[in-house]
Parts: sequence; C-alpha cells; structure tokens
Amino acid sequence: MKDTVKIITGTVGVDAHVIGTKILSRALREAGFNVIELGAQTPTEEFIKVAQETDADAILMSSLYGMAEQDLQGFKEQCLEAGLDDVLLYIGGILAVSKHDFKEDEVKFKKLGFDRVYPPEADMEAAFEDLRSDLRIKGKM
Ligand code: B12
Repeated sequence: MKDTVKIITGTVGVDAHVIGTKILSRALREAGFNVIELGAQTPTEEFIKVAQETDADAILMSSLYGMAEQDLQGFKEQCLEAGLDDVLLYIGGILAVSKHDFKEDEVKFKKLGFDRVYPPEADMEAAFEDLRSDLRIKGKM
C-alpha cells in the first residue's frame, strides 16, 4: 500500500478550458491525494511521460472543447507500450460536440480504454468514491 496516492490532472490536446481541472485538482488535494497538475493544453505524450516519471496511480483528464475523441486515439495503447498498465484512466468534461446522450460518450471512451467516464457537471465526491474504490481493488489504498 502506498503512503500517498499520486494523481495526474490536466486538459488534453489543445483544450484551453482550465477552470474545471483546477477545481478538480484542488478538491483532490483537499481529499488527501497528491496531485501533479499539468494544467491546460497538455499533449497525450506529456501525460504519459509524467506518469512514468512520477509512478502515478491515476490520470484524471478533462476535455471540454469537443475534440477529445480525436485527441485520444491510440492513447491507451501508448500507455500500455510505456508500461503504464496499472494506471487508472478517468475522463470528464464535455466530451463531444452537439447534443446527444451521454451514454454514447461513455461507450466511446470506455472503448478508447478509459476506466471511468464522467458527464458535464459530474459530482466530484461520487467520482472520488469511484477512485478510492478502484484504488482499493488495485491494493493501492
Ligand atoms: C469559459 C469558457 C471558455 C474560455 C476558457 C477560459 C479558461 N482559461 O478556462 C475560453 C474563452 C478561452 C473558451 C474558448 C473556447 N471555447 Co469555451 N467555454 C467556456 C464555458 C463558458 C465555461 C467552461 C468552464 O470553465 N466551466 C466551469 C468549470 C468549473 O466546469 P467544467 O470545466 O465542466 O468542470 C467541472 C466538471 O465538468 C468536472 N470535471 C471536469 N473535468 C473532469 C474530469 C474528471 C475525471 C472528473 C471526475 C470531473 C471533471 O469537474 C469540474 C468542476 O465541477 C463553456 C460553456 C459551459 N457551460 O461549460 C464553453 C465551452 C466549453 N466552450 C466551447 C467552445 C466551442 C470553445 C471554443 C472552441 C470557441 C472558439 N470557437 O474559439 C474555444 C476553444 C479554445 C480551446 N483551445 O480550448 C463549447 C464546447 C462545445 C462542445 N464541447 O461541444 C462550450 C460548451 C460552449 C458552448 N455551449 O458551445 N471557452
């Protein structure tokens, strides 16, 4: 069991919507997690590099500008190639353009390799409970 669980946050691709990831990072810290905050416009390669360097336990990614599906093609495979098999992948925000059922996003992003997918204005406390539960299953909490 680790003393401090390390979580990486940030918005992916060229997404400049930084407010949600900042609020999320602060709430994670208040909940006792060690947060490595990458901020806005973080390339997928940077998430992977920092996860390797810090031996992170989870990546909590945000995307609001509607391009997440394009940004994240092949991301899970790159994580696996980088030896990050055990890193939890969560994503939230506004994941696609135009009005549609969130369930479609959930299916799409799970296919892309994400463990958990959250709708706009997701309840952060519920997400943290998911995180604790997933970390416990992996024996990291
Ligand atoms: C502020 C804003 C901007 C600002 C961003 C300023 C900044 N530095 O952050 C500026 C003006 C730069 C901007 C630009 C653009 N924007 Co804008 N923007 C917004 C706006 C009004 C608010 C976003 C925000 O800050 N919300 C408040 C935060 C607190 O909420 P949040 O990010 O959703 O995060 C919360 C939850 O979702 C959750 N959460 C977030 N991530 C995660 C991750 C996990 C794992 C979990 C558990 C939870 C979680 O926790 C957070 C806290 O509660 C939204 C409209 C809206 N109603 O959302 C449009 C919006 C996101 N923008 C939009 C667009 C289109 C753009 C532009 C493309 C416009 C343009 N043509 O240039 C550009 C994109 C620029 C870029 N490269 O990214 C669209 C996106 C459309 C889509 N996805 O279908 C929106 C939805 C507006 C709209 N209705 O059309 N924008």
